[in-house]
Amino acid sequence: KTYHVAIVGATGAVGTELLRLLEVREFPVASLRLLASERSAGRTLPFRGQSLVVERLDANAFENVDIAFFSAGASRSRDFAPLAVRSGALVIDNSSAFRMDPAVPLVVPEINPEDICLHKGIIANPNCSTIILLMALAPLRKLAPIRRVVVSTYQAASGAGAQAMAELIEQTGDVLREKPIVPRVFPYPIAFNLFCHNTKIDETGYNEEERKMIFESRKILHDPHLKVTATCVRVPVVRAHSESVNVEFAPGTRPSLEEARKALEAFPGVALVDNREANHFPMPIEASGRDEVLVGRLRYDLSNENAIDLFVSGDQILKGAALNALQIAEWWIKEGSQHA
Ligand code: 2RA
Repeated sequence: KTYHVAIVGATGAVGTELLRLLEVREFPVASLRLLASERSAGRTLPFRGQSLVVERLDANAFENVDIAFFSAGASRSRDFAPLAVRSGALVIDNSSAFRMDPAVPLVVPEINPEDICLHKGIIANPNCSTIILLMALAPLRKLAPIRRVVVSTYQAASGAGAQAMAELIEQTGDVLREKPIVPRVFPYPIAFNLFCHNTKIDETGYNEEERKMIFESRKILHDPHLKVTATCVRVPVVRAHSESVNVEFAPGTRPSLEEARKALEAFPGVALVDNREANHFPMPIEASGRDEVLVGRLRYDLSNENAIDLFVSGDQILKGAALNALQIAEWWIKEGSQHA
């Protein structure tokens, strides 16, 4: 069976990665429609040796579409995803628009694939920093119940889009050429600097990114009592997010480091990078371009007999967004559609 596919936000960093993955992973595409804003309409993008023309997104764009990937921001998803569903498409949405909607499954295929069958037309792709965190937690929670997670993120510029990646590179050159820095995409200089993730801070003092990590983790793991606290920071790295994680298990159940390493090594989509002799641990430069999330730096928390510390790096555009979304579609056509 082949599928009529649409990508909304086709010219963005995630959209272009999705296009590449559809080809590389040989997704059974019958036809492909690339949709974007007026500004990007008319551009062409390569697919299977052809040049596809990007069309303007409008209400009638989803006729005969079987699967529509959305990666064009929450407001576009809110406006157009219901129309796509009404046209009969399965929507896989990378925006935050529907993630916490109880009628919308929020899915990391290696973790909660069974939720995919519960969809009512829309399946939400989690926030990249949540996916990368949970790819490290999921193998460990098979060993023992996790009670609390403390996470600090080191988030790449790519999370703010292609222009943000370009700004990091441009500003870095400006600094080296002793030219003045003029922040445009980011609120502060990103070259040789780091700052609190630039999303709205609420009355609790947490920003939106941190709240996403807390509430999305609970929904994906089906664990409403999981305690999570997060500090999300933007750092001068191009496209891979890193996270320092402290995992606290139920009293007396902390697994051994050996058990933890074995579980991580066995988990699909995770690569263990944990070499103390060589001081070689997950780095964004090695995570970039890889499907796997790198996990390492495992050690017992010397301040808490129930906790383990670790470090994670994952490609924000791949497993953090485009790859996870495509894996949801791959799971759906292999397993889920029979349940339709
Ligand atoms: C970021 N997770 O990294 C957010 C959105 N992709 O900025």
